[in-house]
Amino acid sequence: MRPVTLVYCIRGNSVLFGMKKRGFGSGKLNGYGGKVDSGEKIIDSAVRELFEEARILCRKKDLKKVAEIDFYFNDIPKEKGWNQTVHVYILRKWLGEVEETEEMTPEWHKISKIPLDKMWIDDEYWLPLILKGKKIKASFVFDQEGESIKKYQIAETRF
Ligand code: 8OG
Repeated sequence: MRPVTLVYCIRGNSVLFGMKKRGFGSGKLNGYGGKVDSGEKIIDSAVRELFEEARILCRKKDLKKVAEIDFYFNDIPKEKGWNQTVHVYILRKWLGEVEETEEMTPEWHKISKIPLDKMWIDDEYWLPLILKGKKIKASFVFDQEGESIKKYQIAETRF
């Protein structure tokens, strides 16, 4: 499983998303994050990706882990490396103001009105839970390239 990171920045009643402009998931609204480089710690990848994609700086201790989600793409050969574990964090304290970058256009949304229709299809199952303060472990199995969910499970956990 390839490790990747995902960070949701929260200020008051709003959460920051980025409209992804290129690569995997382009055209979708998402948190900020990406691949963990070889030899890099997962948490360091979260800090780095946040700076690269949003130009904001954060301290590792302010990244609160809220979810670990395994994604399996059963119809894609394993060697292609699509199967991945997403490590999800919530951040409430950072330095700087979010900026548009080559990868992401920032959008703030009210937590009570999240545009789930612009996100990955699995997000509706778990994103509202973590924004309500739950900590979860989950797994999703997709058909084809992620167009439909074949099966999934979600359990509350501690980190
Ligand atoms: O480096 P790259 O741009 O490929 O990273 C992909 C980003 O997308 C990374 O932050 C993890 C995130 N991501 C997935 N799958 C899903 C998903 O199903 N839902 C959400 N919300 N994010 C996902 O890779």
